[in-house]
Amino acid sequence: MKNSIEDCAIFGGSAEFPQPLHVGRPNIGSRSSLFRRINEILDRNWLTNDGPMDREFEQRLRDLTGASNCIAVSNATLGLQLLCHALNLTGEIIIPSFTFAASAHAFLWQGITPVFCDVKPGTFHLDVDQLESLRTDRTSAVLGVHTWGQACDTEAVTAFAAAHDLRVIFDAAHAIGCEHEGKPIGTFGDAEVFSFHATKCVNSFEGGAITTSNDDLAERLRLMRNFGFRGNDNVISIGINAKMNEVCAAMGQTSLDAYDEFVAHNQENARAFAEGLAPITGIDLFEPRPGQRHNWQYIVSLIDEPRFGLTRDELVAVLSAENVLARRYFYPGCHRIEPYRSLFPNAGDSLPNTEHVCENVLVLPTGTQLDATEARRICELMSFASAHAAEIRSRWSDESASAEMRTSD
Ligand code: T4K
Repeated sequence: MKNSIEDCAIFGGSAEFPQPLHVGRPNIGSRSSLFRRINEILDRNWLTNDGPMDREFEQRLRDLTGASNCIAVSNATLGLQLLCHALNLTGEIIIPSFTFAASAHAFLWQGITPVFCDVKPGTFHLDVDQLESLRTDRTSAVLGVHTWGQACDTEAVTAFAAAHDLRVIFDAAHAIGCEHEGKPIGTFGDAEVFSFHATKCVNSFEGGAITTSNDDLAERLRLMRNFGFRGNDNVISIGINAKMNEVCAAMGQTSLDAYDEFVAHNQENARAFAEGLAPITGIDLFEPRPGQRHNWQYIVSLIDEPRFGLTRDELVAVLSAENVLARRYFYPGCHRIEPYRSLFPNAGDSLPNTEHVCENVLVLPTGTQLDATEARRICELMSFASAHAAEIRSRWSDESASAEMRTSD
């Protein structure tokens, strides 16, 4: 606990936590189950290519998501790219700019231009009221992102797409096990794509899955995931190698075994953060819609500088010195990373809400690496930083003034 700003690690005090607390520290699950599965794989001598571990993982994902088809892939980015081909996308796709680089890169890499849509004020999701103004005769699809595991406005996106004969993909990278209006995510749009990257609630080291209720689409995706092979020596379509190998599927299953435990742990942390942050003015904590199943994978807040006293970036610096490695996801927004900032230099003018969110969002560590007591200590640090914001800033400005003096001496 800090008593004065002299105790802050950024001013030479000792760090609150001896080891760094990361956003995205993997949930490991049972090592013995993982090793047992890996031994089975080795005993079977079947390491990849639609193996039994992969098939079982797909079946369990179908059960969890309620999707009639599930195609495991080597990562979500390749999952999105397979969909470009399997859905015959061309021209442009409307996507939110407030998302991870992969959501945009996956399409541009395939020659499909992402057209950035702003987020709706007060949400982290595509503003469906802007879709019509972004549609051109080159638009072939819309990508909604279920940011932080919260579904975007699937109904409005789907209705808009249907009215204009566009395809709909949902990037569900964050949303494994989450629900929307009582329906599991995995059942919306033409297809949804999950990520099982190491940092995700369910991880397969690297991995992803596409779910769809369209059997023909599923069949095309299966072919394309494996170079277009239908049986030996028979390539019937273009394809790539996007298969999930057996060890990744083993890790994915081990992670699924512990899914309820991970979610319960995340939820306990989320409660501790909600209680600890509630008394601090200037922190607006993202809360999933009540009554829906959620994985609580991310603790997300918006820092309102005038009320909090420090900017989000100043707070990140204070926390980071204390070994709390909070992240600025998805700073600076896709439209401000290359190649998009060169391609669309003025995109920010029409994305004011995205820019606001990118400047103020703060994602805190959670997951099984962290317990509720540590979560409370993080809240105390944030409370301290807010209460001493003026002193912290004045100390920084004194330090930079004396550094300037030393340089000019
Ligand atoms: N769509 C959306 C909306 C996404 O958020 C993502 C991925 C995708 C699509 C694409 O999914 P994949 O193709 O990856 O399946 C991380 C993840 O790498 C990325 O998968 C994820 N989103 C994104 C939100 O977070 P970075 O750039 O923050 O990664 P990195 O390496 O900085 O790791 C984050 C933190 O996790 C680090 O502070 C340390 C910790 N960490 C990481 C790894 C890999 C560990 O403690 N152990 C580990 O093994 O993107």
